[in-house]
Formats: sequence, C-alpha cells, structure tokens
Amino acid sequence: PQTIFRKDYRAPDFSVEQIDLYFDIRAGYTTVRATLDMVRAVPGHAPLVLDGVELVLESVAIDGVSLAESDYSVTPETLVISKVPDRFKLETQVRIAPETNTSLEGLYRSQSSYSTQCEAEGFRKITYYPDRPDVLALFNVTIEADREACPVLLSNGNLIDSGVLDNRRHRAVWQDPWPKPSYLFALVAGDLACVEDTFVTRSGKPVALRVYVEEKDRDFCAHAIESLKRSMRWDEEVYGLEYDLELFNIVAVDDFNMGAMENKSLNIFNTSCVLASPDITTDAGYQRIESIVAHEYFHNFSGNRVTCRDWFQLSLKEGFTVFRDAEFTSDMHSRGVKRVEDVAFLRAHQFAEDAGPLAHPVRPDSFIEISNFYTTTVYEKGAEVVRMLHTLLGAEVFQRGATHYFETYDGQAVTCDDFVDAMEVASGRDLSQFRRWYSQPGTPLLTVTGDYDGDSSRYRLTVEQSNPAVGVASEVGPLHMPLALGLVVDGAPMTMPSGATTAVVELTEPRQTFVFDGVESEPVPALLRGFSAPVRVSPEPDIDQLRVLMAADDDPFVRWDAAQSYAAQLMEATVADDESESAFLDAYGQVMASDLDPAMKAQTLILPSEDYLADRAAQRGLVDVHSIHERRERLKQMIARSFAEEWSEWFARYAVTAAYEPSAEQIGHRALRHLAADYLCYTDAIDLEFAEHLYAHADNLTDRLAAARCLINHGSDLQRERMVERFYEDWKQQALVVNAWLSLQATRPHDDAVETVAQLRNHPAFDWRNPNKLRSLVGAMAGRNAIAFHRADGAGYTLLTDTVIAIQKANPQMAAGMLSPLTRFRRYAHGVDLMRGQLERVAAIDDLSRDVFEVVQRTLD
Ligand code: BAL
Ligand code: ZN
Repeated sequence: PQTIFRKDYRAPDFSVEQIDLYFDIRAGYTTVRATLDMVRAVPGHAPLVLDGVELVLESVAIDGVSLAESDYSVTPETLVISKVPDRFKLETQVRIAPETNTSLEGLYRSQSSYSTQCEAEGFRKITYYPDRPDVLALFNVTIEADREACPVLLSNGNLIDSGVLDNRRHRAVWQDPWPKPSYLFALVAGDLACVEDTFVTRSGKPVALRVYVEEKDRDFCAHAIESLKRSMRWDEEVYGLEYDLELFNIVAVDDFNMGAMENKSLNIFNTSCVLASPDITTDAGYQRIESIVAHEYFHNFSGNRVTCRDWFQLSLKEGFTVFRDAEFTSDMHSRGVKRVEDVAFLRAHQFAEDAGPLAHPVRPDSFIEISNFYTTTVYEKGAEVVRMLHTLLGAEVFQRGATHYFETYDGQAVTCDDFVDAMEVASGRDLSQFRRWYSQPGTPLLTVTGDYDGDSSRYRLTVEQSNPAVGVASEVGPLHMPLALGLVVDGAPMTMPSGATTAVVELTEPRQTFVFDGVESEPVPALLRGFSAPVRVSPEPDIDQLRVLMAADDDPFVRWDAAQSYAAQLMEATVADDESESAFLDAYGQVMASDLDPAMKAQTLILPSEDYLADRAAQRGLVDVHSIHERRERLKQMIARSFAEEWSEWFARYAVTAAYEPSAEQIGHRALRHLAADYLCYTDAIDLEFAEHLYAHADNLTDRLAAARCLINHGSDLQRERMVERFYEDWKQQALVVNAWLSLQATRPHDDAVETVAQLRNHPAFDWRNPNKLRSLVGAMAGRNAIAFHRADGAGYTLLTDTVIAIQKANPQMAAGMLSPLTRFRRYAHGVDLMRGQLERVAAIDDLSRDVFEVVQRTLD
C-alpha cells in the first residue's frame, strides 16, 4: 500500500459546483446515478481522476454523451477520464450492494435500515467522486425505495419534495443549501420511529429536532434531545453561533464503527451513544451521551461550516471540537470533575500512544490509511493544544480568535495553521513557536527544581523542558506552553502579585527560572494547575509535599493529582513500610472525612488505574502487569480493612431513595456507594449479601452493574454463575445492556476470562458484524483486563489475534483498532515474544487490509 505525505498536498484539479444524486434502493442492490457539475480548477490538461471503490460501473457520460470504454479506465480505486473539457457535466451510474457491505463504510444495511458512514473515505463506496475534504459542493439527493420497507427517507438539508410512486415505492428529494465535502454526506432509509421536539434559536427561528430510532427504542430519546437543546443554546451563548437550518436530525444505528458522525443536519449515532434510560444507561453513559450529542452538534461549525483542507488536518476539527465539548460539559456540570476525568483518560491512553510505535504528531506527516488516525493524539492531545491557546491568550482573546476563525474561513477547507493564524490576529501575538505542538510527537517532560531563600523571602523555580520521544529539546526546539502554578505557604495558597493564587508563566526556552518574592516560608509548589499543558513533571513532589497539596491547594486537579501520586508512589515502593502505609491511610481517611463534593471525593478516593500505573512504570523500565495488579489489590485490601466500618456505613448512608435521575447529587452518591461496595468485597465480614441486595432493589443500570461486578469478580463460583445467568435473563431484550453483560465477564480479572470470552463468541447475543459487541467482549478483555490478556501462556494474545484475523477483511477499520493493545508489546516485562509472534502471524497474511497492514508495519518496524 502507498504512503501519503502531507508535504505532497496539491489543490484539486477539478471542483464540483453541484452534485445531483439519485438512489434507487432495492432489496439486494442499490443503483446510484450521480450528475456532477465540474469545473477545471487548475489550468492545464490534467485527466479527471475520481475515487471509487467496490462500485460496478454501468454507464458514464460527459455533457450527455455516453463514453466508450476506450475513453476511460477503471482501476480498483479510481475512474480516470483522460480528456475532459474545462467545464462539463459528468453523469455516472453505478450499482452497489449495501446488504453485503460489512465494512460499515459507504452505504450499508444495519437492522431494518440503510444508512451511511462517509468519513473519512466512505463516499467513494457510493459513487465516483473526488472524495477529499477540500472539494465542497452543493448536494441535491433523490431517494426512491419501497414504501413499506423504508417509510423514512432522509438526507442532508431540507426536504424539498416527496411523493408516492408506482409499485409500492416512494420518493424524497433533499437539498442542502450549504456546500460540503463528501465526507459529510448522509442518507438513511428505513422503518424508523420519529421523536420530535423544537428548539427556538436566539433570533427566534424555530428548528425542528427529530430523533429516528427503532420503534422499540422510542422511549429512549429524551436525554439526547435535551442534550441537543443545551448544546445549541451553549454555542449561541459562548461562541455566538446560531444553528443554520430549520431541521436537525439524529438517527440511531446499531452497527456503527464510530461513536457518532456529524453529517450536515443528519447526525448518525451509534445506539450506544444516544439511547438512554435508567435501565439501559449508566451514570457515566448519561454524561457520555450528553457530551457526544454536544460534540456532533458543535461540529456543525467546527468541522462543517469550516472544514479540513486534507486529512492531515483532522485535529483542526476534532481537537477544537473536543475542547468545545469539554468546556460545555464543564459549564453544565463540575469543571473540576470533568478536568480530572479528562486528564486521567489522557494519561492512561494518549501518553501511552505517544510513547509507543504508533506515536504521531497532532497533525500527522504521513499515513497509509487515514482511518488509523482517529486517535487519542488527534482528538484528546489536539484538544489540549487548543486548551493551551485558551490559557495563553485568556478566554476573551481566545473567543475573539474563534469568531475571527469562523468568519474568515466560513465555507472553506483550511489547515491547523489557519486556526493559529486566527488566534494570532486576535491576540496580536507571535505564535510561531507554539505551532511546534502540531508537528512534534511525544509527551514533553518538565524537570523542575525549587530553591528557597528565607533571608530574602525569595523562591526560584527552574524548569527545563525536553521531549524524550524526539531527543533533546535543543534539536527540535523547545515548545511554547503555559505553566499554571501556585505556591502553598504555611498550609495555604499564596496570593500572587496579580491578586490570584495562580500564576501562569510561559515556557519558551529549554531552561527558565521564575522568581517569586514575598514568600514567607518554604513553599510547596503546586505545578500544572488545571493540567495547563499535556506534559509529565519530574521529580514528583515527595510524600510530605503531596500531603500538603492534597490538604491545602485550591486547585481541584492538583489535589486529585497529589492523591494519585501518593497512592502510586506507595504502590511502587520497593519495600512495604508500615509507617508510610499508615501515613497514607491517615491521608486517605482525611479525604473520606473531608467536605469535598461527592463526585470529586469519589474521584479522589479511587486508586490510580492500572493503565496509569503501567504508563508510570514504562517511564522507569519495563511494565509488569501482574505486579501492578497485585500491588493495587494489596493496597485495596489494606484500605478495605482499615475503613471496614466506614464502608458499611457509607453503603447505607449513600443509598439513593428517590427515583433515579442522572443528577450531580445522585451520581455523586452512587459513586461513593459503589466505592464502598467495592471495598466491602475485600472484607471478609459478609458474604456479599449487600451486593445481592443492591442488585435486587436497583432501579437503574449503574446500581445493577456495581452489584454484578461485586458478585462476578469477588463471589463464589456459584454466586458468579447465578449472577451471570440472572442478569442475562433479566436484560436479554436490551442489546446495550447485553453489551454491558459481555463486558462484565470479559473484564473479570482472572486468567479464565480468556476462555469465557472465547465461549461467549458463540453465544447468540454475540454478533461478529456488530462493532459494539466486538468492543464489549474481545476489546474489553484485551484493553481492560490486563490479567487475562497478559496471561502467561499467551492465550489472551491469541484470542485477540484470532478475532482480528477473522474480521480484518470484513471490517478493516475495526480490526486495525482492535490490534492496539498488542502494539505496545515492547514495553512489557513478560510476553514480548508471544505478542510479537501474534503480530507476525497477522503480518504474514497475504490479503491483509490496508488498515491492518499499516498498524502491523508501524508496530514491527
Ligand atoms: N468525525 C467523526 C466522529 C467525530 O469525531 O465526531
Ligand atoms: Zn468529532
């Protein structure tokens, strides 16, 4: 397969002013006629090269004249017409087969509906087209299908005509007034129920909001609709952006590779990211749905009205939109909790990606298959880069920059540099050094030294920056980043000359010293407040300093981070030491007794994840997942025993008696109750009766899963088997709950979870074609069950690899994504050869898909 380089970008030879698409949907095949009004954009005689994959070409004509076969050539991925005029109408007719399209790209069938997924390059599976984001066209779409099988016919924009045809068929005609790239095209045809609401924009324009779902899911749409309305209002209030059509559709689809897709005015969602009810959705699920609905809505401007010039610029829309949705969530709920959740995710997943063979810059320089670059680096690190601009420039200037960006580039396909340009214009600042964030992979390291002089009440903080992934900083140049910090003096954050307790200093040099005067006694520096830059800091504060930060700093992130570091350092200690352990338990008890709000308290009391501990271990040498698991379990046992009475008391105290709602208060209380339940499993006082009781009396999925996890992970064989059986019997009608049931079994931290997962692949509830099932079962075992996945005999690796091999032709995108846990093989103390062996087994396959080929090649290189 061919590697594509960013440096080779060339503007398109032809533009498309308008495309008229006609879909004739029949059982087993669909005919697509496309009429493109094309104009030569670059003077010359370049041939017309259109993208097209798995299309059966039936006819091609230019300006009404059919072409002979000798006038064009067809390859597996292109249609080439060597001679075309400067302006012409191209008509093609192709036949496609949505029913047998298992890649879930292009037009495919899912349950009773036909639907599309075109980002990044799915449109070329629908018709011949210049399938690249910098070709923007007006789309008119006519859909014809059977009235009974497909009563609902949807595409982008406005419905301008519809009617009944002969032979039980009907037609709908959609026109999108906004020019768009092909990746934002969408079509849905099926038998779906519609739940409707209205939003009135700030200028008084009513917008119809429609959510289309399977009839059985009709009652699960309210949360998504409320989330959508909140997002629409927020974008008006914060960014001054008002929705630009009179209709906004969301469609829920069960078979979907991604979480959701921002097609213009016709968002298509994975059912798991839109359907909600207390019985099928967890507390975290409610929050996730709200943020994904918001994310897709925000793309209407950051992505759709201003789009990407090429796929190397993917973070232009994704990083910015993740930043926007995070700010939305922070404004709707707790800013501190949101920040902590996001940093925990970034550290556990993006830091590992940035330290492994698949590391790439936020704006990659090359790819074989763009689908492989929908990564935590492009999304989450990209959002951190935007957040740093926000911190450096301040909210007001940043907002002016965003407005300038949306106004200047409206209707255009632009680059990450254009985004930074807009911020430069708004701020009058030179951000050229900041741009390095877009081109440098790796997590930078800040090495800090503090020096206090009591005589002059002066504290000097020296910061050196380096990037271990790319060598010494001086070779590539230091990065420009904000370091937000405070000084805790005598048990309280010191007020800085600005009047605030936080100072934001700017790092631009390899080594800088910052001087603080009027510091009355030796301070404890609170560095990286709000996680102001996606970096590591070394050395970590020592235990005494961490205790001060946990108790006295006024930044929620710093307090949480101090608690994480404290627990991590204790688990990493080479010798267990009673004094340190009891000091830790003392600090832990103080957090339990503190007046932190319940959600933040739960976050602070949850021990660092095994993924985060693995990332830390990888900084020092090789990762021993079993040792990490055992040390964490040991600490849990210690905490469980020390606070056994408190956990019992909490379990009773935080019982929610009111009917379920996903409110901050209830979510916080449930989090504390489930934390207590988890610890109760480590005490031998009871026979998990509390968990049986919790399951039996639950009115929501969050409680049921917490109870089931206790019984499945800690119960006797009989308790486990009974719980597994009962849960399935109770919920087998709800696909999304069945997915959670699969994950419960796949993540049981035990060697034999591998056999369980292998068997469940033959269960009637499992479906090889459905990405949610693959992720919930095999993906969960490989990504969230280190004990099973890294089993000494390699059975976990083999199971994952067998699955990847089984699906790699049918769904290359999923297969490549699922390989990810194997790609970090070099960092493990055990299993390296077995993992490499599995990757080599994949590499040896003859007809490897491009997606999987690229991942394996980059990993083994
Ligand atoms: N654009 C793909 C899905 C998303 O990031 O919204
Ligand atoms: Zn997105």
